[in-house]
Amino acid sequence: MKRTANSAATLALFLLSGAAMAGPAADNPKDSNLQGPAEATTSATLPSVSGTVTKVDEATGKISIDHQAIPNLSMDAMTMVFKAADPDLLKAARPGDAVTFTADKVNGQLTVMTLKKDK
Ligand SMILES: [Cu+2]
Repeated sequence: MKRTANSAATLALFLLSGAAMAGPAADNPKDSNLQGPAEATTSATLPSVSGTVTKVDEATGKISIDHQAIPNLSMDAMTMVFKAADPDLLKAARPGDAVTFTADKVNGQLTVMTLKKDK
């Protein structure tokens, strides 16, 4: 009995927080469908970007890259931190490496989708 009440409360909280985060879109079910295609974007369609690794943090899965313009993110050249889509991407990367990578926005975070060292 008590467990059921707890579960119901947890579910209610979950639903409430979800509605709060979704904001106005929660009132319009059609809006949630708009996120589908954007998230379905694959790395194959992303433009390759040149950059130089400035910092690698395997513990947090993040990498700093001094990068050229990223057309799909409407971003000019700069040095910034990205999340790595896969922690394995960081294993071969060292500060100072010239790399070619693709980046996208995943769950609101700028993320390196693919990364390879330039020869
Ligand atoms: Cu940037």
